[in-house]
Amino acid sequence: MITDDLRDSVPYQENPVPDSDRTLHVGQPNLSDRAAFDRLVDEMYENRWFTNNGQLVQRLEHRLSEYLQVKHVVLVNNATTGLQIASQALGLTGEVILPAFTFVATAHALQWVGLKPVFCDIDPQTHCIDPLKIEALITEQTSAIAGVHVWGRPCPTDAIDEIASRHNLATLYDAAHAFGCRHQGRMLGNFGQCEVFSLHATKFFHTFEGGAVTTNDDALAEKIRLMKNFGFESMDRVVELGINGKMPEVCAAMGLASLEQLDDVLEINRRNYLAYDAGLSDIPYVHLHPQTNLEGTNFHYIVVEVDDDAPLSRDELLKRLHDSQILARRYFFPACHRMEPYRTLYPEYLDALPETDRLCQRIMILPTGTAISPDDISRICATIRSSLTRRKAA
Ligand code: T4K
Repeated sequence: MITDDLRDSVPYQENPVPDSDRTLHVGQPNLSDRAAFDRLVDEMYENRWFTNNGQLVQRLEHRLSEYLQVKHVVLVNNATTGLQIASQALGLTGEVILPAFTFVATAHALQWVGLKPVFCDIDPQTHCIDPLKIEALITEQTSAIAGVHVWGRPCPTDAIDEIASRHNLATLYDAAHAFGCRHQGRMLGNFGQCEVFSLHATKFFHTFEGGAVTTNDDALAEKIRLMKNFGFESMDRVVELGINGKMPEVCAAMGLASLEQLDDVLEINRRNYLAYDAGLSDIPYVHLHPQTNLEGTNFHYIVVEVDDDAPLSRDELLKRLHDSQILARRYFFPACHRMEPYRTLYPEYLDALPETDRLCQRIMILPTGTAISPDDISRICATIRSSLTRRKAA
């Protein structure tokens, strides 16, 4: 819950600020300190070592393993490849249960390595996989449950672990949104057999493109390391089916430089969330998806639900925002089970996920991050308010 103390600390302006033409995007990258980044790029030049497990990648892995308090961090070139490698390293076969309410990369990663994504509905309160609906989806072919920490909100890991251990299933988590988030006193990155973070430019902490697979399992970490480098164990010896999942040094340089500023980014995200909370609180028909874990979230996504009976539909409101140069997004729309190839391959899910379908129609994501100021948030809230009010009066 947001306390009055916290709310008072936010410099939110009740009156709309004058319109500005500056386009406000969801997903504008946070910038690292340029001089720090340049110094690391200079080092990369001096080393003449640009990729293939260079010093900067090794240093970033070490720093991240300290930050996430997890034994192993294996950096990869993006989270999609990370999920594919993790699935292969875990030896998954047959079917994997995951929520349909996720970025399509989660499903693609599984399908791409020959696994069948089995789509589970979500809990509308948390937007994460509904643990009560998992068990009915388990068959003889099921090998794993892949939860997604949607918006950085931790999955119900205890319930998932309990189901998985009863049915002898692996557990892995798509933690693409969840860098820096805590759960039950531990950093995310420590749950399931392994977790996969996205370090894409649009994320809270990023390396331009990148991903990180984290685990406390030595053997699994070793296998993932081999697999991301074509399966090479030593110079001429390949011992696994591998792929090119390596992170280049310039990406690790961005990560090392960005890590220095993470506390500041968190503070700005937090300020922005509180400004939205104040700015949206008395606008009818729109509801900020509440953060319930204020000490353990990265506040990276500003998630708003629009009531079904609002005078403007979610899409009409989105259009008004876009017309005002506010590029809000419909994450995730449509849900995976309605995208190809899944809707054709697995039509059985089209009528099976009512909460997912309902949420996909109601939700929109508003801009935040270091590119967004309190004045920008005033402008966004004022645009939402006037869009809904004008239509209502008409
Ligand atoms: N699992 C989950 C749950 C995920 O959300 C994702 C990715 C993955 C797995 C896979 O992770 P990676 O393999 O990507 O590491 C964006 C991101 O590309 C994607 O990483 C992210 N999730 C997803 C939620 O958002 P799009 O298709 O919306 O990208 P795009 O190009 O439309 O950009 C999004 C917004 O960011 C736009 O408003 C423009 C802005 N932007 C983007 C970039 C790259 C900038 O202002 N500057 C930039 O440099 O997927």
